[in-house]
Amino acid sequence: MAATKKTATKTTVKKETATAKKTSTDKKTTTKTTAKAPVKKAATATKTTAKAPAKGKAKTATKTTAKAPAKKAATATKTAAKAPAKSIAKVATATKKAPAKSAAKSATKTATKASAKSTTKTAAKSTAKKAPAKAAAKTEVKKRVPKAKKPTITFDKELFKRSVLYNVRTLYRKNMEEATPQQVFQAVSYAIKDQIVDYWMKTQEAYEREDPKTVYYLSMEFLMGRALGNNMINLMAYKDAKEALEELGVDINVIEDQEPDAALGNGGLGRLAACFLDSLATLGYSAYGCGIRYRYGMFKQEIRDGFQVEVPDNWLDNGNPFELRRPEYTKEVRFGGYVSVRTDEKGRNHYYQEGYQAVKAVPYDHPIVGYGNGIVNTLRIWDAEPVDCFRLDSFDKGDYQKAVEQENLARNIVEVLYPNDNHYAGKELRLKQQYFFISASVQEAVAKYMRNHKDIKKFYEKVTFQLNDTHPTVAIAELMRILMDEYYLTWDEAWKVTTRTCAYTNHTIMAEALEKWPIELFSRLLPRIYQIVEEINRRFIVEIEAKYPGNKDKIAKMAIVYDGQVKMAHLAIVAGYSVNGVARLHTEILKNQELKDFYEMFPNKFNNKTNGITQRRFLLHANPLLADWVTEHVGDEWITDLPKIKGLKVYATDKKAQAEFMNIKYKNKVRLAKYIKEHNGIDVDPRSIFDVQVKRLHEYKRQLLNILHIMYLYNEIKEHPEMEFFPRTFIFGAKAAAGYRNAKLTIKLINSVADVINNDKSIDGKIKVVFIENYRVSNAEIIFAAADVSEQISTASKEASGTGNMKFMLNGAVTIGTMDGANVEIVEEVGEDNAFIFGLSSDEVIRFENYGGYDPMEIFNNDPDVRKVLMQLINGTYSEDTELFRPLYNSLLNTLSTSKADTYFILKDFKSYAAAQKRVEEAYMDKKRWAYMAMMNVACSGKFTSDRTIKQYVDEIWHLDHVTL
Ligand code: NBG
Repeated sequence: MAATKKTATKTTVKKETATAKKTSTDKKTTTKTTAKAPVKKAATATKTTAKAPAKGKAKTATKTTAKAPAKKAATATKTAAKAPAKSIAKVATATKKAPAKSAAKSATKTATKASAKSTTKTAAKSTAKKAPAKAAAKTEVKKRVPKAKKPTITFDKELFKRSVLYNVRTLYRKNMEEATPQQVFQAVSYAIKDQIVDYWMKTQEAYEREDPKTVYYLSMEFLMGRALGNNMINLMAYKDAKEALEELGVDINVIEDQEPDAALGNGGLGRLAACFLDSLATLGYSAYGCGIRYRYGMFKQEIRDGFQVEVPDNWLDNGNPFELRRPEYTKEVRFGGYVSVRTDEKGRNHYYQEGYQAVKAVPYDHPIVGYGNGIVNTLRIWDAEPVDCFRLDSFDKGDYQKAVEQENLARNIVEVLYPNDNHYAGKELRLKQQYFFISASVQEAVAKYMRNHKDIKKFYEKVTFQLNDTHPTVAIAELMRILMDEYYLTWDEAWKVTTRTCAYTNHTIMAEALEKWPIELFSRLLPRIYQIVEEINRRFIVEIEAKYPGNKDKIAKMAIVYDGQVKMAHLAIVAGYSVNGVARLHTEILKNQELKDFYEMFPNKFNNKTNGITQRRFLLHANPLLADWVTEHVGDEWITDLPKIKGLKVYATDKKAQAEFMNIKYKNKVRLAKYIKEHNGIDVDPRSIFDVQVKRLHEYKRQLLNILHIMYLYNEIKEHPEMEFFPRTFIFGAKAAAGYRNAKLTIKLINSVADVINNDKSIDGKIKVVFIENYRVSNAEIIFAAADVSEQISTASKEASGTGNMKFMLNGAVTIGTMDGANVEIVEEVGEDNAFIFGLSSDEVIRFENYGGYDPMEIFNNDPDVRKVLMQLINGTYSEDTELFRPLYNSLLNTLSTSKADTYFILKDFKSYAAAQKRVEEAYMDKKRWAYMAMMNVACSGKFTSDRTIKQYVDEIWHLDHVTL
């Protein structure tokens, strides 16, 4: 419960506290409640204990025991029988892992009983041998850890165990010993879902009752990753579930590993959407994520002979235990045909789409569990099914050809996610996908609103649509269509509602990412929608002319429909009530460069919302060792109030704390080294610097700069074998869009360089290069936790924000980066001394772009180091085929065309990057200094929680109402 409070805005705190108390008294607080709160709070613990309905518990325990394997039974019984407050210690003692002695020791040593508990827990968890004693000792230093909150929600561990056993039996006719890990995963997930469903229903009841304003986050992409671990975390049930599974003889990590990532997104934009949903639920706001249930998500990447090979991601192969098909909310979506107009007796025109092809949109709901507050929101993703034949437009009834086409349309439309990041492909099917999920989502939003409200003209008071980039922009015209054609609003009335409902987030300034649809295609596929867009455009041009009489240039630059194209960003800006960028610098560039004309016309629409990430997934789940350590030092409030993590600052100079912190980092590096060995067959030394660049492969992100620098370092070591060099492991992870030649070639280059360097005995393993195959959310969690150095080296001005940069920071990696995107704000928070900044500024880049004056050939001619590295691209050093990497070589030098050479200023920034890397090495060799820097990064990461971002969206754009259960 306290969790809810923490996240609430200041004004509401008191009220919520009251509610919170009430709720938790009402509820049965069980063993697991206590277990969950990693807790310093003796008082709380005792209270909770008092409340635990002892009888009920005991009963449950007995039942479970009957089924549980004999040995574990003892533990189970003990656990259940004990008063909750003590149960942790008990489990720890009873299970072999936790060294009984250290647990006892720590218990006596620690100041409060409660923190003793958390220590014990840590011990039980994983670090075993030495950690507990040390941690306890350190506790004495000065720590006054704030009290932990009690959870609002309860997790019934015994019920969970029974449920798992039952599910394995009924789903697979097996017992635990016989079931495969995948089957156990399914059984466990259904058991967790069972517990979620109650809260899901309660949340819906609360929403019905309180009728809060709701945000529909409309997005082509939701890069959710795995659900099971996250759901357990947010139910505050992870540790209990882990114990329960142990008691059933199952390792929770093995089970979590069975789950395929829900990879319904490309990269940053889709992952941001996922973090936002987590924060919205955790903060207690009514929200739907609306998207597409792609049959195949982001492709799986295999590396064969160093090249990326794309393999279909059949993520639904084993079924998806967390989803819920909701056929009762099916909608029909119409494509093509023509529009006919009929005038009624009052002289009003009515528009009808006829001769169309229709497809059924069937929603699948996924629960989005808020952390510890019982709120469960919904991610609703739409599947396509053919319409029943009898629903064919009468004109076409019995038209066999048409029926088959509709069947195919349904099959194709949700078949696959387009694997382009920051790049627009202009495919017809893509526009179909967009309209498909938007039409269904908007229809449902209107229908839902009308179930409880009478006046459609007040729609915007209860509903807001956030357009995640321009992909969902047809929502504007679709809402206009529904309001006018189905609810008979006039244009002006409909416009008033629409422009108060829709808001737009811009995620990029990359020109090639801007969506422009050919009129021919757009009007053929969406005839009625096109009419509406044209009319919006006509009226907008009238406005432009009024403001800038005679200025044809403005019209050319700003019109929505121009030059045979429909410009989606323009439509979004004109109709949206808010336009936001995703980091301060990015928003400034939008205002002053890319969208300057629009900013001039609508200055009040523009605002910034610097991105954020959820610490629940990216620290609490991804890095349990560090998460527990943080909790020991500053309490657990950071889980829902990340700025509290700044309490760590005082430990950044503390010797003992530094040692513990670096020890945790080391263990996480061992974990990653093991992963790399298993997946890549490469041995890496966890004592080397782990220098990591993981993100989509894109020229502007400059993985090429990184690998060229590695080639340079290798040359240096070869030429000066005696020089001091701290061993470094360079780790890459990246998917390239399937049709992106230079990106794919860069992957091959990284692998070729890795082959040569990793196998060169003469350098004594000083450099290792690893390309981690199939980078995705689930392995990202392991990677971030293990990183020392975070590579954020995009060409300044090109990376709108970045969010990986924040995940690294939160996990104690130090940034080497340009002043781009959110790096600027990261450096502002952590201080320049605790980052390694290099390269051109965005102003300098923009100046070169606008006025010229940069010639990479000059650098090539004058810098022998750069020259040598570039020659190695084409002289057989890294490939027998000397032509293989020539396209990369050409992209950097003006061999083919003068204007295009080194578009991303790689050579220009090379020297300053190399110098920054030198500073990284020096800093790392000073152990104390590095520990300080890394810890300061964690301590200063508070701003970058998506909870803060969402609060800003709520306060400044959406104005949602806060709900508690
Ligand atoms: C990406 C940007 C990132 C940003 C994410 C989330 C697109 C189109 N843009 O810098 O490149 O962090 O969006 O805002 O995917």
